[in-house]
Amino acid sequence: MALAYDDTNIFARILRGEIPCDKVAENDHALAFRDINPQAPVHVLVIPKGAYVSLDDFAANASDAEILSFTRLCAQVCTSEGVHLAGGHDGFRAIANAGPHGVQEVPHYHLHILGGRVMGPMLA
Ligand code: IU
Repeated sequence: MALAYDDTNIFARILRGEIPCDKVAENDHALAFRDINPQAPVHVLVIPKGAYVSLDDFAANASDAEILSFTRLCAQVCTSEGVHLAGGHDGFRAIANAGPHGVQEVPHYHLHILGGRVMGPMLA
């Protein structure tokens, strides 16, 4: 069952053009923009344009075209941001927080792509 989606969240407002973002890339079904509070030299958020709350909602309910577009946009971001080169650091981390205990702040599915530094151990 689809999770209840609140279209007043900040990323929905960005998608509607009500709030600006620092856009990195876009395709038919997904948008990538820089995190406003970057935790690494590369910190990009990739979001679907559809109304999905979290990774599990997106994975279960998005169309194949939406999932393919989202995944391809992730690849485009990794290439354009040079995550296998950024700052001499080869590698990146992709994180999707979900729900209150996953410490998800914005209830519109987003994948954090972080790179350009050596990552620490995964957080508990
Ligand atoms: P989370 O996975 O929901 O916890 O992360 C939300 C992210 O959205 C967090 O890293 C914020 O810095 C980021 N963000 C943003 O880029 N622009 C905004 O206007 C707001 C949050 I509010």
